Amino acid sequence: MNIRVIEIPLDFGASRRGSDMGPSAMRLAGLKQELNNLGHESEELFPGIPVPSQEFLEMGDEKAKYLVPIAEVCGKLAKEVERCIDEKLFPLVLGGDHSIAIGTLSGLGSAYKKRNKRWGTLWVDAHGDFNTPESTLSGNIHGMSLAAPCGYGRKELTALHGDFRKLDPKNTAIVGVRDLDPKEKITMKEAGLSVFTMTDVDRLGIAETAKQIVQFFKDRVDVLHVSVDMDAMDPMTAPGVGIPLSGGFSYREVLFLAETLAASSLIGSIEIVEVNPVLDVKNQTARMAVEIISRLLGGTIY
Ligand SMILES: [Mn+2]
Repeated sequence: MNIRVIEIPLDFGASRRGSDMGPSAMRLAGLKQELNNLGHESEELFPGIPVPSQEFLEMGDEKAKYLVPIAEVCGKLAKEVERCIDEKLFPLVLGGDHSIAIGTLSGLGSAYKKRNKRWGTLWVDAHGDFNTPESTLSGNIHGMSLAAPCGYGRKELTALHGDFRKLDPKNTAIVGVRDLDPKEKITMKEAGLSVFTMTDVDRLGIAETAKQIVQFFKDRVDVLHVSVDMDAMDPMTAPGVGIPLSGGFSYREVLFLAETLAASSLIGSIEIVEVNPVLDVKNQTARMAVEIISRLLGGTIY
């Protein structure tokens, strides 16, 4: 496969800074070598998408912090992601915090719309990221990054890269979730997302959960985007994330899920976000992220 790696060092969609160093941490953890070992051709988008530093920006609206610069960066990312699909390259987007997904999903939405392709998203996350400026408790846009492409929230984000709904929430599933805000839940139910909570994973086991997720997408779409927030993992395994939350995926569970998804042959793009080296221990979260990417791209033990 021909992969284009797109790095987005943007961390001001979250309160805890540092995920802007995520891409270089994943590079240090041997991403390029891993892609080569799997037999993939990969190239880095160069020059990358410029991201301003938070210190030089105005926060603006407290209910949608840094809306203007986030929309600007995400608009450029959307263009690049769409260009990848046009050029038959596989986009591998490295964050940054999860707000960058607004760019990725907008680019994919536009690219697949013009091809009349049915597409869906698997959102691997401890949180729902389905807030709007009305429901948010923090005002951080990384908590709105799934809602916006599904058509909920501020126009600057929902109409980014084209005034239409980029992603059908009915073709969207969340897995790993264990913390939702009260009003966020209401919006999620209204939108009709499919949700596999950590309680579902406990009850079904990871094998059955993964099987049901693959079936969900096989029944609905031609191509699947996988967006992985590293906070889906348990902090014992992945401490270097913006919002660590106990009770997440174990090391084995997440790799099993990734391998099962890869075996479905549905995956058309990947995004990994919220690797935060400032909060990490000896780069283990970035190394975990590279392992997840590897399995999603077909890596197996034997
Ligand atoms: Mn997230």
